[in-house]
Amino acid sequence: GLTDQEWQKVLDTWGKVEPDLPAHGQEVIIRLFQNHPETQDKFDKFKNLKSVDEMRNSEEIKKHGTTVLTALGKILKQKGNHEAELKPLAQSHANKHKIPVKYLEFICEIIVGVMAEHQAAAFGPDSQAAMRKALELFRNDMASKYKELGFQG
Ligand code: HE6
Repeated sequence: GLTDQEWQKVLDTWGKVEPDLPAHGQEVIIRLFQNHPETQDKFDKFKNLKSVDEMRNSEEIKKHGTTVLTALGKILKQKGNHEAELKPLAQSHANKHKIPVKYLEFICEIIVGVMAEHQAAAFGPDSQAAMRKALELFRNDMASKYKELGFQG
């Protein structure tokens, strides 16, 4: 787990992201699709978007990015006691969307990258390390739930 100090850093930085969640979310989703096109294929509603320009102009992408980061923020705020939040997310992403753990790794890495660029001042090395640990915990717990559900993500 993370120490109280590490959670403090995670939530302090997240507090800087929150006022601008749609911009961060949009950037995360676009970068996910650009760097890992196989992730875009999982979305019926986004499959048709070809260029970065089209993605930037899509309100739906911005909306989805906001949805994803809002859900992640709720999980982070549980400081590891996130069973109630994680369970439905693992169920939908395993059974319905069929999202491998690998894709969760992709998005976590991109989230750290986008935060480092947008929040450079608030996101020093210690905060980055703490955020990586928090996201690793999230992924590991998602992976355990996937296993329970019999999804070989
Ligand atoms: Fe997804 N997602 N997601 N997801 N998602 C979500 C929260 C998805 C995610 C990683 C989602 C995904 C494909 C997520 C999704 C729908 C992820 C919420 C709250 C919802 C929703 O309620 O609509 C992470 C880290 C979090 C917190 C891929 C690929 C990755 C990497 C859909 C195809 C799909 C959908 O609705 O179709």
